[in-house]
Amino acid sequence: MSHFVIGDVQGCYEQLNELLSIIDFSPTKDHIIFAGDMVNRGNDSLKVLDFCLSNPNSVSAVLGNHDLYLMHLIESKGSDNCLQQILECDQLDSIYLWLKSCPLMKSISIDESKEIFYITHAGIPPIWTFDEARKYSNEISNELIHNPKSILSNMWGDYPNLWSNDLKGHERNRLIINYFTRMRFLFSNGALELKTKGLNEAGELIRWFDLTEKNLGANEYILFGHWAALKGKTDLNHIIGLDTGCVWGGDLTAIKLENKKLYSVNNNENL
Ligand SMILES: [Mn+2]
Repeated sequence: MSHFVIGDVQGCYEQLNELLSIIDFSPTKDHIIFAGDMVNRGNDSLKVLDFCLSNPNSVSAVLGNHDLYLMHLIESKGSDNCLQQILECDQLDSIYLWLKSCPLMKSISIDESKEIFYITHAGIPPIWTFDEARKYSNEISNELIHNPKSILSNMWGDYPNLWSNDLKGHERNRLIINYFTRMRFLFSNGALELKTKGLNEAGELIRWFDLTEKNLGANEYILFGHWAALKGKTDLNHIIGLDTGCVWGGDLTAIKLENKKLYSVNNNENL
């Protein structure tokens, strides 16, 4: 049995299929975890979700910002050209149920090696321990199941941008969601800066993983997507970026947790 984590698919079903055949994915033996942003921008978001729902025992995922956007559209009965096929499909209820069952963070341990892999869409901020991060991820999952309309319609916005244990209600939920699904650069105190994407324009801002690295034990790893501009490069051995910009004409990347081998396929179509 092998565990694979796959970066941002964003509706690129053809490349996903190609990648699955390269890694020789077996739904009866292997497990795939998507690092979020399964949908939007690409052409075949519905097919990607169909694949997830058709393999309930071998496919799981963490939510990305685009997945949450889709959930908001479902809940608010909104529309979006790129996601319309999903919004109008017969299995929308089961898709929504499945999305609500996906957490913001998963952790997986591989028995023999005693290694622990934390998987989130954007990352884990340095101000949280991994136990705290799991607790906050659970808080959001609980809200998505019990109060979806309320949390999804109040998650928008960039503020508050600095964590405090005293935060409550929508401000707390919004910041947890932003750290897990939109984070790239931080101020040195751990506050989010959500406007900057490019590494050249960062100034005094710090890449989140340069601050979080110190929290990792020798057997711990973080796997994340979201930041296509990095092209997967963090320069760190234990924090591995998997968004290699497939939907922008780049690669779709998977990592096999048992040996940390990377696999990728190129999306030449969109060049
Ligand atoms: Mn994203």
